[in-house]
Formats: sequence, structure tokens, C-alpha cells
Amino acid sequence: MDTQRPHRRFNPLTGEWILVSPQRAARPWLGEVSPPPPPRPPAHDPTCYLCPGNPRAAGAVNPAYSGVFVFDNDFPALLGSPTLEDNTPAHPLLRAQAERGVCRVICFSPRHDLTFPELPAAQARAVIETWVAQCEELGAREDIGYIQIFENKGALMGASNPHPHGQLWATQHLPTEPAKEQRAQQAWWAEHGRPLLSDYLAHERTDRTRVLMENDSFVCVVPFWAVWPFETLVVPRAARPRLIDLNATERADLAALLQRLTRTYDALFGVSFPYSMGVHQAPYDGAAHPEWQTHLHFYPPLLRSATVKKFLVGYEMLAQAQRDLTPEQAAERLRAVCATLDSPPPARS
Ligand code: H2U
Ligand code: ZN
Repeated sequence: MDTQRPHRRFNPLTGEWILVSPQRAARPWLGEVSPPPPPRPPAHDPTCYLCPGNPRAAGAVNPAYSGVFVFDNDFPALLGSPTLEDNTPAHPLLRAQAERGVCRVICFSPRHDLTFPELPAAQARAVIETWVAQCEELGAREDIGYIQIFENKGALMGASNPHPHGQLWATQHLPTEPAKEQRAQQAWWAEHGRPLLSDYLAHERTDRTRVLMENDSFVCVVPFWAVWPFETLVVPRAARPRLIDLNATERADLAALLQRLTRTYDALFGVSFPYSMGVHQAPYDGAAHPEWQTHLHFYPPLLRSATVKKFLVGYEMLAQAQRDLTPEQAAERLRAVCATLDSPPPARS
């Protein structure tokens, strides 16, 4: 197949197709003059509701924390008790279920001005350790079935504050996206007896075209079925259904790889690169789930420069996802940028 002509690709994790139109990316990449980056925020912002010692919007006051700081979201999307009684629907097309859960905010650092790629290595490791500790705690609860960890970075992705932070929403039920992945991974396991993502990774590590970076424990690829221009997928090399299955070396290797990946992103267009990222993992439902392989998705919206964003609208909303640049071209560009990162950015005081 000529991959420089329009074609569609299948996402085996979700069962969805993506239209790839590489001929559109052949138009010249000219004339983009990016505006100067916004001024750096201060190390501590007295008006920030995430900085140590500051009051939050609903009245609580943050402690003078020095590491990672987790608090219950003051405006949670989920409550600890059922919000709606399960009942027989008035019509079979009108189904509803009670949902309960926990929403937390995870501040990555007391420093208001450092993004994840700029954190000292030990602090990035502390973020991963916190994710795992949160999953240990919440996953053990009877009323929690799934834990979604994510970060919205940058105003372009709707982050409300530059202070480095992520969130955790833990629910009783398995949400839509991981539920699609669960169905696909279960079907692959039933047929082949191996995790879908282990088989995919084995192919990519042999092929190399879409591999961006790897270390002893993790591999990062631009997936064959990527939708966002510079979308990436980070997968452990060993079989690890959940975040809590990673050993200490793997947790440290994950932190190191995520810093290298996000530094690569920042260097691509010379801006603090916006994205939504998150961890997918097996449900915390008491079953082993050998079909599952935990992984992280990065969905960055930027397409051609610091200011040109890819919108998923119109055809994407109504028909199917579509991209211009091929995943192989994206991987090549990111690899070239990554090769120039020989040392971490200079430390700021
Ligand atoms: P985002 O930047 O990804 O929107 O995350 C900020 C979260 O912080 C958001 O969910 C919560 C918001 O509800 N928040 C608090 O819990 N307390 C506050 O004082 C302000 C924001
Ligand atoms: Zn702050």
C-alpha cells in the first residue's frame, strides 16, 4: 500500500478507524512566525490555589508542602455516595446508573514555575511514586473499580493553572475509553493467549519506524493508529496489567522516559508543549486481567508550530478521526529533535 496516498488505519485498542491523508501535509511548512513565549511564571504565585501555603477556592489552605501534594478536589465530579438510585428505566432507551467515586488533584511540585520536563529527576520519580501509592490506596477499596490518572497541560488543553499538576478520578464503573480497550485486549488474549500490547510492542521494536525512545523498562512509540499529530504511546516491556505492578526500577525508568519524552515535545516547537496525557490500566475489580497491559497516552494538539493547533471538528466529530502527517513522519521528526537533547535544560534557581 502507498502510505503517501489517502488510506485508513485500524486502532486495535479501540476498534476504531482513522483516515490518514498524507498528501495534505505535503504543502510547504512556511511562514509561521511564532509569537514570543509568555513570560515565565514566578516560582511562587500568591494568587495560585495550588502553591504551598495559599488558600484554595473553597476555603481550605494548602500546607507548606515540599514534595508532591495530593488533595481532594474541591469541585469533584464524583461523590462518595451514590447520587442516583438504580431503578428500572421508564423506557429501555433511557438507562442510568448510580456512579460514585473520588476526585483528587496531584500537585507535582511546590514550584509554580516548573513543568514536568523541568522537574529535578527525583521529583519526577516522586510523581510516579504518588500515582502508584494512590492506586494502592484507592484500588483496595470495595467501592472503587477503576482509577484514571491524567494531566491536562497548557491553556490550549484547558488546564486552569500553570502550576504543574494532574488529576485522579476513581470510579465504581469502568469508563468508556478503558472499557473499549478492555474488550479489545480480552478478545486478543482469548485468541492468542498473549497481551495485545505485548504483541504490538514486539513488532514495533523489530520494525523501529515508529519507535521514538526506549529504556530498560519502557518503550515509547508513535502508534500506527495515532490520531493527534504527535500522539505517543508509552508501554512497559514486561507484562504489567496495572501501575501498581511496576517494580521500583520500572517506576524510576518510567519517570526518566516521561521526562525525556516531554523535553522532546518542548523542543519540537520551542514552547512548553500542551497535551492531555493519562494512564490506562486494568480495573481494580479483584480479577487478575492478564490481557491488560498498562500504558500511557499522550494526546498533544499542536500540528505545525507553537500556534497551529489540530482541531478535531466537523468530519472528525461526525464521521471519523483524520490526520495529515503520517505517524511515521511524526516519529521521524520527534526522533530528530530527541537526538539534539544531549543534556537536561539548565537548572533554574
Ligand atoms: P485542571 O487545571 O486540569 O482543570 O485541574 C484543576 C482542578 O483543580 C480542577 O478539577 C480543582 C478544579 O476543580 N480545584 C480545586 O480543587 N480547588 C481549587 O481551589 C481550585 C481548583
Ligand atoms: Zn502555584
